[in-house]
Amino acid sequence: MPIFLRNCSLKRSSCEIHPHLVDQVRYPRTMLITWMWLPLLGLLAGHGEAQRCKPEMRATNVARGRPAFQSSTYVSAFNSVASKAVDGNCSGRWVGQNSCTHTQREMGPWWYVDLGSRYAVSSVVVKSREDCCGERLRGAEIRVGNFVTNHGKSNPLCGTITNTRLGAISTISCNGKVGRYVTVTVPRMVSLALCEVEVYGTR
Ligand SMILES: [Ca+2]
Repeated sequence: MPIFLRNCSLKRSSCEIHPHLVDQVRYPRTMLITWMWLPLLGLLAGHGEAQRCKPEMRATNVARGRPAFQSSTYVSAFNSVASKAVDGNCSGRWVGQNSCTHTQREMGPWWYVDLGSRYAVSSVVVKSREDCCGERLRGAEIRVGNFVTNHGKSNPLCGTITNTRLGAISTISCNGKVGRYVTVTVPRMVSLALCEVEVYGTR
């Protein structure tokens, strides 16, 4: 059986491939053709798999476990404090999983992590919510710098998040910008939720 079809719980389209393959088993003459197409089916099924934060090039995520702060914390049963974005858990489901941050809806919400010392940051990886509200991260700014004045909003800009798909993993290149603080902020009236923020760089 095609092992790449196991993770089909997130999107029905991935699961729907199974009955088709079962039919092919009943008709051996067409099995060879089916197996020739399996790599393509695997790619299609991949879109339905649970996404994970991926360390790039075996680098160390220097943000994990570091002190983190945010503009406010949305009152809920899920304890959505700033540290949830650096807890090493990339689950994208805010509801019930207790591993995403969440501010109140406010003007220019911000979140930042203190790396403890200066790093030349190569990239920042942001995991979005899988269960709701991908649009809220549209235009979120990723900034790196040495100052917490204005919560890092005045530090140099690496880039902005453009992928608003649910559960998106956005990799923002910082091209070696040096800084101790990495800030995520959305310059409009909105709430900010982050399920994980990974920072890669060298000291
Ligand atoms: Ca998390």
